[in-house]
Amino acid sequence: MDGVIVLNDGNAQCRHWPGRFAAESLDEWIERVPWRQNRITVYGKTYDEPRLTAWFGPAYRYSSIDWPASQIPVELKELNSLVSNKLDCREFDAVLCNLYRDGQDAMGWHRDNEPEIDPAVIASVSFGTRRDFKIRHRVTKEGQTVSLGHGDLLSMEQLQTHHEHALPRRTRVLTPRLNLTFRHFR
Ligand SMILES: O=C(O)CCC(=O)C(=O)O
Repeated sequence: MDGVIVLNDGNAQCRHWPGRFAAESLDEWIERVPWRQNRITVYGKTYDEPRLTAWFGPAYRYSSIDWPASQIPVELKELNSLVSNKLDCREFDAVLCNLYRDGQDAMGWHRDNEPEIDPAVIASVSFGTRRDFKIRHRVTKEGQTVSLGHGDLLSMEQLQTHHEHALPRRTRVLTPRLNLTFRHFR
């Protein structure tokens, strides 16, 4: 079993491969993706999500956001196959792309637990500015912080049942970070 073990809790596991794709260029990845600013409604108030996003894969809905079906572009296929080979699984059929323009952009605590997403393996690849990624147990709140840098690969294996994750705001960060999460549809 390779990778640095970040968390191993019964069935759930999280592994980290720092710099696995460090040869990639953040700027090229930013240009490749058709970014969208989504609006979300929470407790009756609507505001811009604190990040830009894009979705490739079957039609998908999370929170109040609807993504139509969209083919994984050819530029993502090579990375998809490198990631799935590394994690010894079939190629992923969906990718959520997140662009955090600076440290004001963030993602709150959540699980990727929509019924159509297979929680067995979700893979995350990061480019650009180093940011903290947090994982915690939903009940005990016991957790870990992983510092994700340029080119890092992270696996979340059966991690969506009892754990949640977040990318907290870091007001001193002034430069962008891009993250791709590769998912399997059931
Ligand atoms: O940007 C990250 O590392 C987190 C992304 C994430 O939590 C998600 O796509 O569900």
